Amino acid sequence: MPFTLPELPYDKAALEPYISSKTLDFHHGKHHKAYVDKANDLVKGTHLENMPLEQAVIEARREGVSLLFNNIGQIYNHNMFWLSMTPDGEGGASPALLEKIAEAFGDFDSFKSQFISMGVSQFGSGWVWLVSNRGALEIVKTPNAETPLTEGKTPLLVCDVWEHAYYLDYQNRRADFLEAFVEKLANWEYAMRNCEEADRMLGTFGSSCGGCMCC
Ligand code: MN3
Repeated sequence: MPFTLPELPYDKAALEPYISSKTLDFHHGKHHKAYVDKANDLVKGTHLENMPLEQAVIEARREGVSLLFNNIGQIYNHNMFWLSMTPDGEGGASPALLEKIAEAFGDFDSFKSQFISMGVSQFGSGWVWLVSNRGALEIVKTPNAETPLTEGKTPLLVCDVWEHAYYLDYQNRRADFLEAFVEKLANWEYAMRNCEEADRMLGTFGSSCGGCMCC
């Protein structure tokens, strides 16, 4: 099968009490798995069949918003979401990342409130992202299965704001879920690695390309 469901990078109970094992059980084992199964079904016999995931996301989106794009996009988004969290998130961001965050948003508290309000203001289902836009950090939101990857921006960290991500644990309190994500769960080391990789690509390809594979 071209697309696979990755194992969670931690135990299902590891993010408690902020995300329950029951939520992860459904979210990873049912929702994410369903996107993988559906995408594998739809991609059969198409020219996307053997493409690496990121390239397939970009190519499927270039061809329009289709059922295939929605399912491939959701695989990519969820893969990244699991990696964007860690049971050790309370340690906070490293001084190097904090410096970049301060440069872009003023300070960490401003970043936090902007990230939360961006996630809260996403109408309906979607995602809130910390991205590198040609070296500059930005917070962006996307609806449904959309990803900043298709706009040449490099995702550093993402939070799923579909109701299935938080409803069992937070019901309608999306802001509380987002606050727990930023304060307790976010994997800042992962964000920093992605940031360094984005800077490296920028250094290699220059400011006309963020290394997004779309050109
Ligand atoms: Mn989800």
